[in-house]
Formats: sequence, C-alpha cells, structure tokens
Amino acid sequence: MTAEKPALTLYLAAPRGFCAGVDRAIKIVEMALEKWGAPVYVRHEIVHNRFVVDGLRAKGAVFVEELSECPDDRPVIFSAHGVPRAVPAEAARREMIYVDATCPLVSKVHIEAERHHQNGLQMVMIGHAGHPETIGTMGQLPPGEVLLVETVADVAKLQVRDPGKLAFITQTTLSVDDTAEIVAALKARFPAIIGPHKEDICYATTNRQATVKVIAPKIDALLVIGAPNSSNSRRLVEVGRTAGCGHAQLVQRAADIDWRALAGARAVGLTAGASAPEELVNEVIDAFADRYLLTRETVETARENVEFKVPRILREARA
Ligand code: 0CM
Ligand code: SF4
Repeated sequence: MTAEKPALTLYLAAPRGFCAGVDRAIKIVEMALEKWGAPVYVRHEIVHNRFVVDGLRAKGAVFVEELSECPDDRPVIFSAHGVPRAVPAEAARREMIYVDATCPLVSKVHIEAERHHQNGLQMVMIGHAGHPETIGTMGQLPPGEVLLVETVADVAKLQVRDPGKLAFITQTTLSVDDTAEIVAALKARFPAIIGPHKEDICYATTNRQATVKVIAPKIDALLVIGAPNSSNSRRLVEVGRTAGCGHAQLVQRAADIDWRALAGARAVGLTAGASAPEELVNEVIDAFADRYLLTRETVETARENVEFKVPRILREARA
C-alpha cells in the first residue's frame, strides 16, 4: 500500500508570467523568421528565459551578444531590454535590416531621458549596474549625462554638475519598495530634482510584486519561476522574503524545486516572472500534484489587458 500523500494548498498568483512586452518581443522574432526565413539574428536573449530562447533557436534564431557577431546581410532583432543608441546607429551604417523589440515601456523611459537632456538636466538613473536595460537606457545619452545609483547609500555619494538641474529615471523591473526609498533619498538630498509621478517601474512588475505581498501571509514557502538573470523574477523572490516567507526560491523549472526545504509546508505560493512561460508553471503544478493531495487557490489582485503592436515592418506584406 502506498503512503497517503500529504495535503497542501498551492496559492497561484494572478497576474503572473508573460507581460505585454515579452509577448510582443517573442512575436517579433517569430514573425521575422516567417518573413525573412532563418537565420534571423537576435542581439542578447530576446527575454531572460532559457526555454524561450531555446524554442526560438530551434526555429532558426541565432542569439549573439554583440552586433559585431552578425553578418550584414541577415536581419537582426534587438532584445526587449533595449539597446544603447550606438547599436541601431551601427546597424544603419552597415545597411542591415533591424527590428527593435525594446518594450514600449522601456522606450518610454528612453524618451523621458532624452527630453530631460534637451532641457539641460543631468540624469540620475536608479537601476542595476550591468543589466542590459540599464546599459541601454544610459546609452541614450552621452557619457557622463546619466549617473547610476543602485542603493540609498549611493545617493549620498553622488557628485552632480548642478543640484538645481537634475532629473531621475528608473529601470522598469525594480523592487517598488526599495525604489521608493531611493527616490525619497534623492528628493531629500536634491529637493529640485524632477522625475516621473513615482518611478518608471512597469505595470507588470508592480502587479506581480503586489500579488506576492497578498499571498505571503497565507504561505509557508514561495516559488518564483524565472531565470537567474531575470531582474523582475529575482525581485519577486526578494519581495516574498521581505513579506515574511520563510523559504522563497527562484526555480527555472520543476526539477529545480528543493523538496526537502518544503517538507512540512502546508501552503505554498507560486508565481512566475514576466519572462517565464505558462508551460513551466503547469510543469511545477503537476510536480506538486504528484507529491501532494493538492488544493489550488488562485489569488487575483489585478486584471491585465495591455497589448503592444509589433513594429510596422513586420505588419507589412511578406518580403
Ligand atoms: O529586465 P528583466 O531582467 O526582468 O528582463 P526579463 O527578460 O526577465 O523580463 C522582461 C523584460 C523586460 C524589459
Ligand atoms: Fe515591458 Fe515590464 Fe514586460 Fe519589461 S517587464 S517587457 S518593461 S512590460
């Protein structure tokens, strides 16, 4: 006789997983492959998820880190995270076909930065050093025009040109709460600084974090499906920990789950970063159903109906 399975409630976050920018970026690669055939080059992972990248690679996409790795005569797509200005400029100089899959909500921040720069303001960007979005956004303006801060402590160290001529922008996938503290520190040190109403964190990041906070008091452990290089996914783990989840783990798929750490848990929360496919969520749910007598509860805190159009070049008739 097999031992009876223990009972467990799985709280499923809604919204979770793909956002409109990720949906659009993946669609852009698929449509480019249809329009121009393989190979189509993609500069950087189109979104930060190995399974998405592997799936597109199987269809003929070639992923590279730099434009210099692409031939002149094949189309190239820029990832959802955005690129410095020098990248499309170089593609144009080489007369390449290129399609920009930068999320429109990242492009919005690029435009903000440019507008402030035109008005003679120096920029402070709140973001993570080395993240492609931060590199892309800082690369919209000449060197030295955008100063990066990652923490409240960095604000105290800032050396600005003129404290009366400053504006701030942010990465779109930051922790809402940590960013609020950094913005408060900026405003305290530079009362004249101007910026967005709150920050530039996107709706998808905001909603996924808010849902984790609602689930946290109900659960013993939180699992976040996402990649180690996915900023928004990693922030969900941090939000879970800060909200009191004893165990919060980032997993790429079911095989990564630390079942021992879940021993004794009666309630587990499950969410997925904006770049994690729903198939992986289903794989994790199935793995729980194999081990537990499972009750599923969806915790919905928002409905998302955002959709972004693909660029015109892909809506035109086939080449
Ligand atoms: O910016 P982040 O690392 O969270 O990227 P991602 O590919 O995981 O998520 C979607 C986006 C953007 C921009
Ligand atoms: Fe756009 Fe936000 Fe999705 Fe990034 S996480 S692609 S900024 S909607």
